[in-house]
Amino acid sequence: MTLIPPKEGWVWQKVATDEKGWVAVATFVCFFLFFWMIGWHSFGRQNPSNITYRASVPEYLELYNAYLENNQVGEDNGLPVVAPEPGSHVFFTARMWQWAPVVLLKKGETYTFHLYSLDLLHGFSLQPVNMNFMVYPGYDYVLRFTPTEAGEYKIFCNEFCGIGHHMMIGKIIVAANDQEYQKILQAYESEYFEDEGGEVVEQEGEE
Ligand SMILES: [Cu+2]
Repeated sequence: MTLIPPKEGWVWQKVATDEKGWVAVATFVCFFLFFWMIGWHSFGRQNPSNITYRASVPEYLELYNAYLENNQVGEDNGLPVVAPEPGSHVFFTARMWQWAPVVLLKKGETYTFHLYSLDLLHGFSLQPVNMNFMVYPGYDYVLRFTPTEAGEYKIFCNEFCGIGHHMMIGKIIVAANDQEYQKILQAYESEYFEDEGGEVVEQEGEE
C-alpha cells in the first residue's frame, strides 16, 4: 500500500498560520504580476506590436521573388543577399531550415521587415538585441527595425521546427557608416556579378 487516505473531515481542519501566510504571499504575487502584464507594455521596452496581413504562400512568394529579383546584390553561403534602401521594405522568408535573405543595413536607419513562414511555425529571434516574434504560416508579419549598433546580427529560429531547427540561423549585417556599407556591398557585388558573367560597372550604369 503506497497511499494512505487522510482521515475523514481533513478538509475542515484549521489551516496553520504559516500556511495562511504563504497563500497570502502567493495571492499578492499573482495579482502583482497580473497588473504588470499590462504595465510592461508601457514601461518594459516590450517588442513593438506588429501589423499583420493574411497572405497565402503563392501570394507572398510572388512578392518575395520579385523583391529578390530587383534587389539581390550577392550570395552568402547559398543564401541571397540584399541591401535595401533606408526606409524600404525587406521581405524575409522562413522555411525548414533557413531564414533568408541575408540583409545589409545601415546603422541608425529604419527598415520595415516582413516576416513570413512558407511551411510551419518558426521563430524570429534577433540577437543580440533580443527581439522575438512567432511566425505562423499564412501571415505576413510587419515590423519596423532601426539598428542602433553596427555589427553582425543573427536570426535564430526559436520555435522547434524539426531535425534541422538548430541550423536555422539567418544573418543581418549592420554597417556603422556609408564607407563600411559600400565596402561590404562591393565585396558581395563583385563576387556575385562576376559569377553571372556581367560587370559591376555596367550593371550600375544601366540604371
Ligand atoms: Cu524554424
